[in-house]
Amino acid sequence: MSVEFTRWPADLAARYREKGYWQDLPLTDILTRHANSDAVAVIDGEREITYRQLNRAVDNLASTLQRQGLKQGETALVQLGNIVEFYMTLFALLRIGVAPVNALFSHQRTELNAYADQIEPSLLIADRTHALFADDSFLNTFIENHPSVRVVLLRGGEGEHSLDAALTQAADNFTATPTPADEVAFFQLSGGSTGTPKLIPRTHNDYYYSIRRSNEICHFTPETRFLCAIPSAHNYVMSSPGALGVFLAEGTVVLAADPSATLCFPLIEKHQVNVAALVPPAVSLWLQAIAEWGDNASLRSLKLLQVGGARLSATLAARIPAEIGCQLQQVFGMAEGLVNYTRLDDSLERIINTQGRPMCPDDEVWVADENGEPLPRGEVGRLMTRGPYTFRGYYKSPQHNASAFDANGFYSSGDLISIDEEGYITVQGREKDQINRGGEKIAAEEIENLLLKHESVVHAALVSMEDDLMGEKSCAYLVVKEPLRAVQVRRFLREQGVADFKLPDRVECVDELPLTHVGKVDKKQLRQWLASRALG
Ligand code: AMP
Ligand code: DBH
Repeated sequence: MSVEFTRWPADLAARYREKGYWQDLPLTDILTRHANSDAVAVIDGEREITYRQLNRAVDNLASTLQRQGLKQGETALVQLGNIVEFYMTLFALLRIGVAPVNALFSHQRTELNAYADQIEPSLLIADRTHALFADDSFLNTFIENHPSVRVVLLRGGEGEHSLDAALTQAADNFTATPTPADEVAFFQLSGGSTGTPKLIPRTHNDYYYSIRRSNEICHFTPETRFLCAIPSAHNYVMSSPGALGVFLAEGTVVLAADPSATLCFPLIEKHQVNVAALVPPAVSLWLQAIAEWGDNASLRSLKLLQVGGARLSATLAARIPAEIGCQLQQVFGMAEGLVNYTRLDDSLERIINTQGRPMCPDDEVWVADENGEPLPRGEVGRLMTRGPYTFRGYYKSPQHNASAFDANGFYSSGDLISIDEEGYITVQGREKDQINRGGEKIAAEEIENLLLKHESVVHAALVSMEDDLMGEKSCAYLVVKEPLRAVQVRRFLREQGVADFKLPDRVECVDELPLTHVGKVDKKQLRQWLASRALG
């Protein structure tokens, strides 16, 4: 049994193998190659875990799960935060061929149910410190609604449901059974633009290449000490090169629960961190903290700051070398695959003003007009891409795939870009119906559907509004039967069980929503209303 997914056509698969991108190794090789290393792999609070210990914990968990009957081709829903158990769990599942969806820790009922509805998991792994799992009420309903779930493990759980016990129980007679390298290893999450969150099947071959190539570009080595302050499940800090890149290089990952300066600056100093990955709003907060504290002395060990997930303004970018005192790298990537980096030896001008260029010579990237025709170099249009680590279809979403891909299998990311003579990309805007709230993506339709469940709401439209710190925030335009205040709207959505970052920052009740000439809600008009109000 294997997880179904859209494969690359045979000719491309052959080319990717021939060129050495696909090496037919399981992702677990990233760790097992260092199974006898006493170097520190992860620093998580007071805990320092070596590669040897990490590997042992992975085997222990894999063996327990195997004994409980989990097997190759099944799936799991996992929700763990920035703790070492996240990596132990990921590798244990890869080792027995069970493909996880790694939900973000900020996800709530709605997201977890949506993922479980799609993958029908055999296994749930979650954390008692998450409000949803503090007692058994949600858990019981979840299991009732998802009869596929046979095994539940909880961090901080008791008896047979204890993840902690499963990680320490010695493995016996364990044989690894990873899925074949050209099959699905796990699912990545899409920021999405549709009503239900979409899942991205990632194979061992494509993901391993993405990590290996990222390491080459970012020069990760055993000396790399990487601060992971973005949710560990996010594609950016998993693979660009992220924690998995660090593991491949035998370096050290330092975990932080959030990117705040008060938490991160002492961690950087204490553990001599030399690389960190941030989203643009966190950069602003770091710069503010440096200004307030009067110096950047605690950041002296930092050599490279990666910034990605959302557009970084040239103004903010230029302040990084000057005020943080380290090199900047822009990272423009997507959980669907394609990753672009500015190179470490690029000119400062290029690093400040572009979002980099594709990492692989066989990344095919071009710019399309509204009819799907190629535009001349330098012009702004839709990003179209395919390549050895860019997926070929969302999981079980034939309808959406029909519009997200063209006839030749090029994925349309919904970004508006231009490409210069040297192949460097500048992100110019976005066409997809999504709000990018400081790197956290909100699919407008998902929230609109939830808003429409409110008895007073007749029409709903969620749009982005400019924000100095976050880049974008969200505003809900509502046509209502009874007046609604913003707090009531947010409380209602929270009761629907949705992640906090998706709650509208602002709510406007209006008599009607403006429509385009084809009768769709005119979101451009709504964004203009917001902009003119901000000015006035
Ligand atoms: P996701 O599909 O959720 O993985 O989000 C990927 C999207 O994030 C991209 O399609 C872009 O819209 C956005 N993004 C990521 N990195 C950058 C960046 N450096 N600059 C601008 N937008 C970015
Ligand atoms: O935003 C993203 O999804 C992202 C950003 C930078 C990403 O997936 C990545 C690098 O790999």
